[in-house]
Amino acid sequence: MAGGAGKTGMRDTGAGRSGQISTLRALERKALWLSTWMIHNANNLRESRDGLKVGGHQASSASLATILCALYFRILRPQDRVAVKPHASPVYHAIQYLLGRQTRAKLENFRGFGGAQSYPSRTKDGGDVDFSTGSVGLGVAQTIFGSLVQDYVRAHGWGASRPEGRYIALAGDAELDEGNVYEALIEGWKHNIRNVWWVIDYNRQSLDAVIHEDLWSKFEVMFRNFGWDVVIIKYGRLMQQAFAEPGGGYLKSWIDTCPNPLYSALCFQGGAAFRKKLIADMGQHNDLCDLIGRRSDDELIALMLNLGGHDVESLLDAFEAIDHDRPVCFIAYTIKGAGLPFQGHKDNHAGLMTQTQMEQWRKAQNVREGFEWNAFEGLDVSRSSLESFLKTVPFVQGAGRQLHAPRVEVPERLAIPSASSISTQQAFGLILNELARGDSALAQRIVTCSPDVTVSTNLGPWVNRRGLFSRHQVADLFRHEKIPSAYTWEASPRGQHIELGIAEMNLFLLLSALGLSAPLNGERLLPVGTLYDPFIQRGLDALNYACYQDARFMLAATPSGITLAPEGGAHQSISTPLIGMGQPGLVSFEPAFAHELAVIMRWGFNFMQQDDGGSVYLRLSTRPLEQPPGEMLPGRAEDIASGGYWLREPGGAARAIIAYSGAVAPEAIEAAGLLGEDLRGVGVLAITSASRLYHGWHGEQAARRRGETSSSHAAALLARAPRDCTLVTVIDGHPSALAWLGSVCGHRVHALGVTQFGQTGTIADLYSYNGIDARAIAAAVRTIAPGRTERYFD
Ligand SMILES: Cc1ncc(C[n+]2csc(CCOP(=O)(O)OP(=O)(O)O)c2C)c(N)n1
Ligand SMILES: [Mg+2]
Repeated sequence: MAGGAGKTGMRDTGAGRSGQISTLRALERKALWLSTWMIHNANNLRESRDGLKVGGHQASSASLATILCALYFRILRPQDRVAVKPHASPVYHAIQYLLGRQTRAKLENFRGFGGAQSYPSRTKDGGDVDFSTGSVGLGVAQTIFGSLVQDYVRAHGWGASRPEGRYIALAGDAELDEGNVYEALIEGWKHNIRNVWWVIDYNRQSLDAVIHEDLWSKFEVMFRNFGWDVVIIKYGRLMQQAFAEPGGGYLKSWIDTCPNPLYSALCFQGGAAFRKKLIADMGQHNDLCDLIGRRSDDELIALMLNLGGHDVESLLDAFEAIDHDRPVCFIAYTIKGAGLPFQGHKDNHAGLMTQTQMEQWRKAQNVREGFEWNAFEGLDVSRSSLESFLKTVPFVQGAGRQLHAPRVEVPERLAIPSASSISTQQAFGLILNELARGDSALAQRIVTCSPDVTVSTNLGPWVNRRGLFSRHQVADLFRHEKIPSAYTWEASPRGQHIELGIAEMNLFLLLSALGLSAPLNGERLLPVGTLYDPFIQRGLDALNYACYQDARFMLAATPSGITLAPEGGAHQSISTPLIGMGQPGLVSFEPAFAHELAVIMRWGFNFMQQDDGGSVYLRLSTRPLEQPPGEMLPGRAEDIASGGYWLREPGGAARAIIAYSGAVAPEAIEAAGLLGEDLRGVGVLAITSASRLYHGWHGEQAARRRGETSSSHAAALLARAPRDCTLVTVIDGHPSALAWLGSVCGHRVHALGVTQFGQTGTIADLYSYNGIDARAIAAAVRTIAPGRTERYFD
C-alpha cells in the first residue's frame, strides 16, 4: 500500500462490532431527527418573519444521513478532507452538533443571519467544512485537485510528519450531470491521483424528478475507464437476509428490474402498496408470497427501504474493505427522503413536513416536547455509552483540523525587466523567470499552472527552470532525441508547474486547491495560474467558487481585450474588467508598464498571504509599449498598488483629464498631447486597478455612513483635479469599468471602451473602430470640454 491514508478502521466482527452498529444506528436516528427539526424550526421562523417558506432539504438530508453517519462517526480521520453535497447540509450540521463541533445556537438559527449555512461553507461554518459546496459538481471535482495538491506538497518534501488524508466527496447522483465533473475525472487520471473517494448518493432523484434508468452502469464503466475502483452498495443487511430465504431470489430480481419511478412511488406509498405490487407481479411464486406474508406492512417497507446506502453495516463493510490508495467510486443506493412521509415522492426536493407530520414524527422518535435539541433524547442506547462512543470517534481526535502555515517572505522589490519596449505579458514571463533563477523562499513556494496555454501566456521560461510536476519522473523526449526546442518539457516530483488540459474549470479548481494548501496541508503555496482572458468566462463559476472558499491565488489573464487584434472577435474579452471588479475575494489589476506589474506582483504575493487578503487577477496584454524612462518616483509603488497615479498631474486650470487603464496608455498620452496645445494642463491618470480604487472608495462611503472619517485613494487622486474639469475614461474593455470615477468628486464623465463583439484587424483599425484611439479620446474631450480644439478632429 503506497499511501499513508491506509485502512479506514479496525474490522471488528464480534460483540464490539454489533454494539458499535447499534450505537451508530441510534446516532443516525438522532442526526436525522435533528436535521428535520432544524429545518422545521428555521422555516417556522422564516415564515413568521418574512412570510417565506423554503424547502430545507429534509429529503436530501435523509437520503445521505446514514452514509454521513458511517463516515463521520467511524471512518473519517482528522486528516481526511470532505466535500458534502450541498443539500445534505442540515444533516451535516446535525452530525457536527452531535460531535460537539457545532453549537445549538447556530442550529436554531439555521439559514438565519449568522446561523448554520444552507450549504456547507468553509468560511462561514468554520473549522470542519473542508470544501464549500452549493453549485453542484464543483465540490465533487475539488476533491481531485485537493488530493493532487496533497501529493504536490509531499513530493516537495513538506508536511511529511502529518498523516496523509483522503479526499472524499459525498455527491448527489444528479451532480454527475455537471460537465466539470468529467473534466476533472480526465485531469485526475492524467495526474495519477490517489486517495480520492467519491460516494454517490444514488437515490435516482434530482430536483425535478426521478432520473433515468441504469445510470449506475454508465458510471461504473466510466469510472473504471479512468482507473477507479467501483464499489456498488446496493443491498442492506435486511435485504441480504431476505434474499437468502426461500423465494428471496425472486425478490432480488424484482428489485433489480423494478423501474426507478415505480420503486420510488412504492416507497412513498408504503408497505401495503409494495405487497400488492409484488403479489401482482410474482404471485405465482409461493415461497416469495410466504416471504412477504411473514412480514407486516411496516416490516415490508423497512425491508424495501433497506438499500445499501441506508444500512450502516453494509456501508462500513464497503468503506473498511478499502486497503489501497487508488481512487474509489462508491455507488450507494438510497431513497430520497427515506424515513420521512414524502420518501420517494418525485416532488420531495423542497418538501417540508407539516405541523401534524412533524408532531407524529416527534412522537415516533420518543422526543418530548421542549427536548427537541437534546442529543440523547429518546434513544434506545444509554447516554453514557453514546457519550463514550462519541469521545472515541476518530474524526474528532487531536487538535483542530484547520492548519496554519507561516508567511512566505516576499522580497522588498521584484526585478523590473529592463527592455525599452515590452508588453505586460512579456514582463510577467520575465519577472517569473527572474524569480526562477534564484532560490528565494518565494520562488520555492510558487506553483504555476495553466490549461494548455503555458507557452502562449509566457510561462515557458519559468517552466524551463522549474520543471513540470509529476509524481513520477517523465523525460522530455524531444530533448532526449536532441531535437531543438525552446522549451524543456521534463516532469518530476520536484517540478513547480502543473500542466492541465484545456478545461478552464479545472484551472480554477486547481487554483482553489493550491490556494487552500495552508489551511488544509499546513504548507503555504503561492499559486499562479495563466489563461487567455476571455476564457475566464468559461470557468467563471469555478473562479467564483474558489473565491467563495477564500482560496488564495494569482491569475494572469492574457491576452486580453481587442488589443490582441489579429486574433479576432472569438478571443477578445470585453466584460472581464467588470468581473475583476465584481468578484468578491478577487482584486484585479490592469497595468500598462513593466515596472507597474513588478510592483503589483510583489504586492499580490503579500496580499495572498494576509488574513484579510484575497486573490489577485492581472489582466495583461500582448501589446509591446515603450516604457517610461527613469527610476520610479518616491511613493509611486504605493500608488500603483493602491490603484492609480497621475502620469501627468492636471494643471490648476485644467479643463479635462484623461483616465486610462492598461494597453491604451499610448493613446491616452497621445490624446493629451494633441489637446495640450490648446487645452492647458490636461491631466493623465493611470489606473492600475479600477477594482482597488472602487473598493477603497466604496469602503470610504460605508465608513462615512457609520460616522467615521475615512479617505480613499480614488478620492485623494481626483481631489487634485479641478472640480469643474471633465473626465474622459478609456479602457480596452467595457467602459462602465471606469465610468464610475466621475462620481467620486462629481466630475462630468465621458467613458470610452468596447461594447460590441470584436473584429480582426490591426490595433489601429480596431481602436479606431471602437472609438478608443487618440483621436476618439481627444474628440470625447472636445464634446465635454468645448474649446479651441476643433482643428484636430476634422
Ligand atoms: C450548478 C447548480 N445548478 C443547479 C442547482 C439547483 N439544484 C440544487 S439540487 C439540484 C438537484 C440535486 O440532485 P442530486 O444531486 O441528485 O441530489 P438530491 O437532491 O438527490 O439529494 C439542483 C438542480 C445547483 N445547486 N447548482
Ligand atoms: Mg439524487
